[in-house]
Amino acid sequence: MEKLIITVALDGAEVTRAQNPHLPVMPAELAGAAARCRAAGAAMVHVHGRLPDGTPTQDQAVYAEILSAVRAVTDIIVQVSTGGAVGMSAEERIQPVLLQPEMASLTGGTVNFGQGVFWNPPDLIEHFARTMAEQGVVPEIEAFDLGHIENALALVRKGILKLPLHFDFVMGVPGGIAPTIRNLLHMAESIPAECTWSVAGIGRAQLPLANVAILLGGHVRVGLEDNIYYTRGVLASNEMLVERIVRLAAELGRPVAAPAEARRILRLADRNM
Ligand code: KMH
Ligand code: ZN
Repeated sequence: MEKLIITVALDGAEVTRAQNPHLPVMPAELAGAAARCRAAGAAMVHVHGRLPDGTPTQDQAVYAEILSAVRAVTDIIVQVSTGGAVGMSAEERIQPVLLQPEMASLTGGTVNFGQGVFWNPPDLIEHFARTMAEQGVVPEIEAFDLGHIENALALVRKGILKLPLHFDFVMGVPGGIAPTIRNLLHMAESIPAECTWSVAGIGRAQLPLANVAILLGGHVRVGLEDNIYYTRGVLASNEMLVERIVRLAAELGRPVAAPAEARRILRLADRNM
Protein backbone atom coordinates (compact mmCIF):
# COMPACT_ATOMS: atom_id res chain seq x y z
CA MET A 1 0.00 0.00 0.00
CA GLU A 2 1.15 3.53 -0.75
CA LYS A 3 1.50 6.01 2.08
CA LEU A 4 -1.69 7.79 3.13
CA ILE A 5 -2.45 11.18 1.58
CA ILE A 6 -4.42 13.39 3.94
CA THR A 7 -6.28 16.24 2.28
CA VAL A 8 -7.85 18.93 4.40
CA ALA A 9 -10.79 20.89 3.07
CA LEU A 10 -10.11 24.00 5.10
CA ASP A 11 -13.20 26.16 4.66
CA GLY A 12 -15.70 25.20 1.95
CA ALA A 13 -18.47 27.57 0.95
CA GLU A 14 -21.26 26.73 3.36
CA VAL A 15 -19.86 26.63 6.90
CA THR A 16 -19.90 29.92 8.82
CA ARG A 17 -17.79 31.25 11.66
CA ALA A 18 -20.93 31.42 13.74
CA GLN A 19 -21.11 27.63 13.42
CA ASN A 20 -17.42 27.10 14.11
CA PRO A 21 -15.11 29.93 15.22
CA HIS A 22 -12.03 27.97 14.05
CA LEU A 23 -13.07 28.38 10.39
CA PRO A 24 -10.28 30.06 8.38
CA VAL A 25 -11.68 32.60 5.93
CA MET A 26 -9.12 35.21 4.88
CA PRO A 27 -6.04 34.25 2.80
CA ALA A 28 -3.68 34.71 5.75
CA GLU A 29 -5.92 32.55 7.93
CA LEU A 30 -6.10 29.86 5.25
CA ALA A 31 -2.31 29.95 4.92
CA GLY A 32 -1.84 29.63 8.69
CA ALA A 33 -4.25 26.71 8.82
CA ALA A 34 -2.52 25.09 5.82
CA ALA A 35 0.88 25.36 7.52
CA ARG A 36 -0.44 23.91 10.79
CA CYS A 37 -2.19 21.07 8.96
CA ARG A 38 1.01 20.36 6.99
CA ALA A 39 2.94 20.18 10.26
CA ALA A 40 0.28 17.80 11.58
CA GLY A 41 0.55 15.49 8.54
CA ALA A 42 -1.66 16.80 5.73
CA ALA A 43 -0.23 16.75 2.18
CA MET A 44 -2.96 18.70 0.39
CA VAL A 45 -5.44 21.49 1.05
CA HIS A 46 -8.71 22.00 -0.81
CA VAL A 47 -9.62 25.68 -0.59
CA HIS A 48 -12.57 27.95 -1.35
CA GLY A 49 -12.38 31.72 -1.65
CA ARG A 50 -14.33 33.89 0.77
CA LEU A 51 -14.94 37.61 1.07
CA PRO A 52 -14.05 39.26 4.39
CA ASP A 53 -17.65 38.85 5.60
CA GLY A 54 -17.47 35.11 4.84
CA THR A 55 -19.49 35.16 1.61
CA PRO A 56 -18.15 32.53 -0.82
CA THR A 57 -16.43 33.91 -3.91
CA GLN A 58 -14.60 32.42 -6.88
CA ASP A 59 -12.94 35.76 -7.61
CA GLN A 60 -9.57 35.20 -9.25
CA ALA A 61 -7.91 37.94 -7.21
CA VAL A 62 -9.01 36.32 -3.95
CA TYR A 63 -7.60 32.96 -5.05
CA ALA A 64 -4.38 34.64 -6.18
CA GLU A 65 -3.96 35.96 -2.64
CA ILE A 66 -4.72 32.55 -1.16
CA LEU A 67 -2.21 30.80 -3.43
CA SER A 68 0.59 33.23 -2.71
CA ALA A 69 -0.13 33.26 1.04
CA VAL A 70 -0.13 29.46 1.26
CA ARG A 71 2.94 29.04 -0.97
CA ALA A 72 4.85 31.53 1.18
CA VAL A 73 4.53 29.34 4.26
CA THR A 74 4.27 25.69 3.17
CA ASP A 75 4.98 23.19 0.41
CA ILE A 76 1.53 21.61 0.74
CA ILE A 77 -0.35 20.78 -2.50
CA VAL A 78 -3.03 23.39 -3.14
CA GLN A 79 -6.22 22.28 -4.80
CA VAL A 80 -8.63 25.10 -5.63
CA SER A 81 -12.38 24.58 -5.76
CA THR A 82 -14.27 24.88 -9.00
CA GLY A 83 -17.45 23.92 -7.18
CA GLY A 84 -17.73 27.24 -5.42
CA ALA A 85 -21.22 27.56 -3.95
CA VAL A 86 -24.62 26.41 -5.20
CA GLY A 87 -26.00 28.94 -7.68
CA MET A 88 -22.71 30.30 -9.02
CA SER A 89 -22.26 30.45 -12.79
CA ALA A 90 -19.73 28.29 -14.65
CA GLU A 91 -17.64 31.31 -15.62
CA GLU A 92 -17.51 32.42 -11.99
CA ARG A 93 -16.50 28.96 -10.81
CA ILE A 94 -13.69 28.31 -13.30
CA GLN A 95 -11.71 31.50 -12.50
CA PRO A 96 -9.15 30.03 -10.05
CA VAL A 97 -8.02 27.48 -12.65
CA LEU A 98 -6.64 30.36 -14.75
CA LEU A 99 -4.07 30.91 -11.98
CA GLN A 100 -2.61 27.49 -12.80
CA PRO A 101 -2.68 25.93 -9.33
CA GLU A 102 -1.36 22.37 -9.04
CA MET A 103 -4.84 20.87 -8.72
CA ALA A 104 -8.51 21.80 -8.93
CA SER A 105 -11.70 19.99 -8.03
CA LEU A 106 -13.90 18.83 -10.90
CA THR A 107 -17.37 17.65 -9.95
CA GLY A 108 -18.62 14.71 -11.99
CA GLY A 109 -22.30 15.58 -12.22
CA THR A 110 -25.33 17.41 -10.95
CA VAL A 111 -26.55 16.52 -7.48
CA ASN A 112 -29.22 17.77 -5.13
CA PHE A 113 -27.42 19.62 -2.35
CA GLY A 114 -29.70 19.93 0.64
CA GLN A 115 -32.57 22.05 -0.64
CA GLY A 116 -30.48 23.36 -3.55
CA VAL A 117 -29.11 21.86 -6.76
CA PHE A 118 -25.37 21.73 -7.40
CA TRP A 119 -25.51 22.17 -11.15
CA ASN A 120 -22.92 20.30 -13.22
CA PRO A 121 -24.35 19.44 -16.65
CA PRO A 122 -22.18 17.64 -19.23
CA ASP A 123 -21.12 20.78 -21.13
CA LEU A 124 -19.94 22.45 -17.90
CA ILE A 125 -17.89 19.42 -16.84
CA GLU A 126 -16.36 19.18 -20.30
CA HIS A 127 -15.53 22.91 -20.38
CA PHE A 128 -13.91 22.72 -16.93
CA ALA A 129 -11.93 19.59 -17.88
CA ARG A 130 -10.67 21.17 -21.11
CA THR A 131 -9.69 24.38 -19.31
CA MET A 132 -7.78 22.41 -16.67
CA ALA A 133 -5.92 20.50 -19.40
CA GLU A 134 -5.06 23.75 -21.22
CA GLN A 135 -3.80 25.33 -18.00
CA GLY A 136 -1.84 22.26 -16.87
CA VAL A 137 -4.00 21.83 -13.76
CA VAL A 138 -4.60 18.31 -12.47
CA PRO A 139 -8.27 17.59 -11.71
CA GLU A 140 -9.55 15.74 -8.68
CA ILE A 141 -12.88 14.21 -9.68
CA GLU A 142 -15.48 14.89 -7.00
CA ALA A 143 -17.98 12.03 -7.08
CA PHE A 144 -21.05 12.84 -5.01
CA ASP A 145 -22.75 9.78 -6.45
CA LEU A 146 -21.90 6.66 -8.42
CA GLY A 147 -22.95 8.15 -11.77
CA HIS A 148 -20.35 10.89 -11.37
CA ILE A 149 -17.64 8.26 -11.77
CA GLU A 150 -19.26 7.09 -15.01
CA ASN A 151 -19.46 10.67 -16.28
CA ALA A 152 -15.72 11.12 -15.71
CA LEU A 153 -14.94 7.82 -17.43
CA ALA A 154 -17.08 8.90 -20.40
CA LEU A 155 -14.84 11.98 -20.71
CA VAL A 156 -11.82 9.68 -20.65
CA ARG A 157 -13.32 7.77 -23.59
CA LYS A 158 -13.81 11.08 -25.41
CA GLY A 159 -10.13 11.92 -24.81
CA ILE A 160 -10.93 14.97 -22.68
CA LEU A 161 -9.75 13.49 -19.37
CA LYS A 162 -6.77 11.15 -19.14
CA LEU A 163 -6.14 8.12 -16.96
CA PRO A 164 -4.98 7.75 -14.29
CA LEU A 165 -7.43 10.02 -12.51
CA HIS A 166 -7.63 10.91 -8.84
CA PHE A 167 -11.15 10.67 -7.40
CA ASP A 168 -12.63 12.05 -4.20
CA PHE A 169 -15.78 10.25 -3.09
CA VAL A 170 -17.90 12.85 -1.30
CA MET A 171 -20.35 10.78 0.71
CA GLY A 172 -23.24 11.93 2.83
CA VAL A 173 -24.35 15.20 1.21
CA PRO A 174 -28.16 15.25 1.47
CA GLY A 175 -29.07 14.40 -2.13
CA GLY A 176 -25.88 12.44 -2.84
CA ILE A 177 -24.76 8.89 -2.11
CA ALA A 178 -25.30 7.67 1.45
CA PRO A 179 -22.10 7.38 3.51
CA THR A 180 -22.15 3.64 4.10
CA ILE A 181 -19.18 1.30 4.02
CA ARG A 182 -20.93 -0.81 1.40
CA ASN A 183 -21.33 2.25 -0.84
CA LEU A 184 -17.68 3.19 -0.32
CA LEU A 185 -16.60 -0.29 -1.40
CA HIS A 186 -18.80 0.03 -4.47
CA MET A 187 -17.32 3.43 -5.36
CA ALA A 188 -13.74 2.18 -4.88
CA GLU A 189 -14.44 -0.87 -7.04
CA SER A 190 -16.00 1.29 -9.78
CA ILE A 191 -12.84 3.16 -10.81
CA PRO A 192 -10.07 1.83 -13.05
CA ALA A 193 -7.31 0.00 -11.15
CA GLU A 194 -4.63 2.59 -11.99
CA CYS A 195 -6.68 5.44 -10.47
CA THR A 196 -6.31 6.75 -6.92
CA TRP A 197 -9.09 7.81 -4.57
CA SER A 198 -9.86 9.53 -1.31
CA VAL A 199 -13.05 9.69 0.69
CA ALA A 200 -14.68 12.77 2.19
CA GLY A 201 -17.37 11.60 4.58
CA ILE A 202 -19.78 14.37 5.52
CA GLY A 203 -20.50 15.13 9.16
CA ARG A 204 -20.31 12.16 11.46
CA ALA A 205 -19.51 9.89 8.51
CA GLN A 206 -16.06 11.46 8.22
CA LEU A 207 -14.40 9.31 10.86
CA PRO A 208 -15.71 5.80 10.05
CA LEU A 209 -15.21 6.21 6.29
CA ALA A 210 -11.70 7.57 6.86
CA ASN A 211 -10.87 4.45 8.85
CA VAL A 212 -12.12 2.22 6.05
CA ALA A 213 -10.10 4.18 3.48
CA ILE A 214 -6.93 3.80 5.56
CA LEU A 215 -7.46 0.04 5.63
CA LEU A 216 -8.38 -0.26 1.95
CA GLY A 217 -5.40 1.70 0.61
CA GLY A 218 -7.45 4.75 -0.32
CA HIS A 219 -6.73 8.27 0.89
CA VAL A 220 -8.60 10.54 3.29
CA ARG A 221 -10.11 14.00 3.17
CA VAL A 222 -11.06 15.72 6.42
CA GLY A 223 -11.67 19.36 7.27
CA LEU A 224 -14.26 21.88 8.32
CA GLU A 225 -15.82 22.05 4.83
CA ASP A 226 -17.19 18.56 5.43
CA ASN A 227 -17.49 18.28 9.20
CA ILE A 228 -17.33 20.90 11.94
CA TYR A 229 -17.31 18.54 14.93
CA TYR A 230 -14.52 16.54 16.50
CA THR A 231 -16.99 14.46 18.40
CA ARG A 232 -20.61 14.96 19.35
CA GLY A 233 -21.03 18.55 20.58
CA VAL A 234 -17.28 19.34 20.45
CA LEU A 235 -16.21 21.70 17.69
CA ALA A 236 -13.12 20.74 15.69
CA SER A 237 -10.31 22.72 14.14
CA ASN A 238 -8.81 21.56 10.85
CA GLU A 239 -5.60 20.59 12.66
CA MET A 240 -7.47 18.45 15.19
CA LEU A 241 -9.12 16.49 12.39
CA VAL A 242 -5.77 15.93 10.64
CA GLU A 243 -4.01 14.94 13.87
CA ARG A 244 -6.65 12.30 14.58
CA ILE A 245 -6.22 10.70 11.15
CA VAL A 246 -2.44 10.64 11.62
CA ARG A 247 -2.85 8.83 14.96
CA LEU A 248 -5.34 6.34 13.50
CA ALA A 249 -3.13 5.67 10.49
CA ALA A 250 -0.16 5.02 12.78
CA GLU A 251 -2.21 2.56 14.83
CA LEU A 252 -3.31 0.83 11.64
CA GLY A 253 0.25 0.66 10.27
CA ARG A 254 -0.19 3.10 7.37
CA PRO A 255 2.49 5.79 7.18
CA VAL A 256 1.43 9.28 6.11
CA ALA A 257 2.70 10.92 2.89
CA ALA A 258 4.48 14.27 2.93
CA PRO A 259 3.57 16.60 0.02
CA ALA A 260 6.51 15.45 -2.14
CA GLU A 261 5.45 11.82 -1.67
CA ALA A 262 1.84 12.72 -2.40
CA ARG A 263 2.92 14.40 -5.64
CA ARG A 264 4.62 11.14 -6.64
CA ILE A 265 1.68 8.94 -5.60
CA LEU A 266 -0.74 11.17 -7.51
CA ARG A 267 1.69 11.39 -10.45
CA LEU A 268 1.10 15.13 -10.57
CA ALA A 269 4.08 15.68 -12.85
CA ASP A 270 2.78 13.19 -15.45
CA ARG A 271 -0.95 13.83 -15.39
CA ASN A 272 -2.04 16.45 -17.88
CA MET A 273 0.96 15.86 -20.17
N1 KMH B 1 -19.81 23.92 -2.20
C1 KMH B 1 -20.38 22.85 -2.92
C2 KMH B 1 -21.65 23.27 -3.57
C3 KMH B 1 -15.97 21.61 -4.81
O1 KMH B 1 -15.38 22.33 -4.05
O2 KMH B 1 -15.53 21.28 -5.89
C4 KMH B 1 -19.48 22.27 -3.93
C5 KMH B 1 -18.11 21.95 -3.52
C6 KMH B 1 -17.35 21.10 -4.47
O3 KMH B 1 -17.61 22.34 -2.49
ZN1 ZN C 1 -15.17 22.23 -1.87
